[in-house]
Amino acid sequence: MNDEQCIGCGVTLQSEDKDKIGYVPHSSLDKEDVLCQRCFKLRHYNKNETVSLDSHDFLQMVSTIHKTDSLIVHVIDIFDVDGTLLQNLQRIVGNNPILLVGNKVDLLPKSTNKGKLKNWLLKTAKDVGLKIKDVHLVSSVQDIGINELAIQMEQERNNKDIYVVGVTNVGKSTFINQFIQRSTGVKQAITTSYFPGTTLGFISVPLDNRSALIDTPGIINSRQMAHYVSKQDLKLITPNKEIKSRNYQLNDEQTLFIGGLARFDFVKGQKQTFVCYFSNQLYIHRTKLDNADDVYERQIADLLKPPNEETLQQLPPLVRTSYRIEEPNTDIVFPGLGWITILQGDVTVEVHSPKGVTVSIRKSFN
Ligand SMILES: Nc1nc2c(ncn2[C@@H]2O[C@H](COP(=O)(O)OP(=O)(O)OP(=O)(O)O)[C@@H](O)[C@H]2O)c(=O)[nH]1
Ligand SMILES: [Mg+2]
Repeated sequence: MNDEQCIGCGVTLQSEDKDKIGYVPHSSLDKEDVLCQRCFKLRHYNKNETVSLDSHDFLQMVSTIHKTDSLIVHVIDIFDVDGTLLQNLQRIVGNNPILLVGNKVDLLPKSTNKGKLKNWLLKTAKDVGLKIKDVHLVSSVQDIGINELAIQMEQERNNKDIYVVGVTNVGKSTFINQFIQRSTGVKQAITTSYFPGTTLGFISVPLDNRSALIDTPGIINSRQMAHYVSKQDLKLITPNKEIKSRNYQLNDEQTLFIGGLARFDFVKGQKQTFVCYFSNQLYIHRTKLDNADDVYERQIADLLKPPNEETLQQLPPLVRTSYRIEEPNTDIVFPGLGWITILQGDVTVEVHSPKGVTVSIRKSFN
């Protein structure tokens, strides 16, 4: 038995079974800085070997943090707050102080009012019972906001360890790589990828002789859209650059399909503009409300794509919710996909989203 860990994902290395996680050829085991076979393939061939994620194991592993005396950096995906803000974080990390970090801010449209967004995040986190010290908006790929955050992390940690905690795929490892690159110049030290479940164990990066910055495996949240779509579709729904808003002038009794993954029915109200914020590659289809059921039946996974056939096998059925929206500037949020801003208000809408990935409403940040 050997308890060496992969430097890319933190998994315990083994050389007994090629098909199990942590595999390396026996000859590599004694070397320093060993990468497991899965990390090697991800880095060199961008090939992802799916790991069957055991949400319970990961949660248990990360929950050991509640016994530590440390600073917590809770990274969320600013594009999918519903799917990535951990409502039970306090149970996982105990009474340790928390800095909330909204990552991937590079994806937001330029028009976003960052001050409003920060206040809303703080309030949302407090409403679910989290004791947050401060909120930061950053981009780990574009190095935005990292400096300021680094200064506060240093102040708050009082020489203690820092644990970077969050749901899968929010960019925890990319975030830590920024810090490693700053202090050592080494790029991409930890393995990162498009797919959930990249990091499999704790990875310690020394801050000084006594303390470390620690990457952790992502916690699995069943409200995260990423768990219901194929790899190909995940690429389509995940924005890879700043989102360009798309405006639709709709009369009542018109429908917008977001691919075939969600649907927005303008049931009642005056003709007005609806502003859509989704990945630029994601197809939006407009049709009459009367025809919408029929179009869905005939065109799902065809014109209305994503879902592709593979996603269709695993996607929960769409469920419908009705909203009466009085206020102008209200967002209807489709977790993991994006949102639609209702500029004028005074409308009745019906939205359809995969069961379990529940739609939410918020004041817009423009
Ligand atoms: N646009 C954008 N993408 C980012 C940012 N940070 C990370 N990503 C991307 O998000 C994906 C997931 O990044 P990871 O760093 O592997 O995420 P993680 O939280 O460590 O994921 P797990 O290890 O599975 O829990 C990758 O495709 C990253 O390139 C960011 O600031 N902006
Ligand atoms: Mg990771």
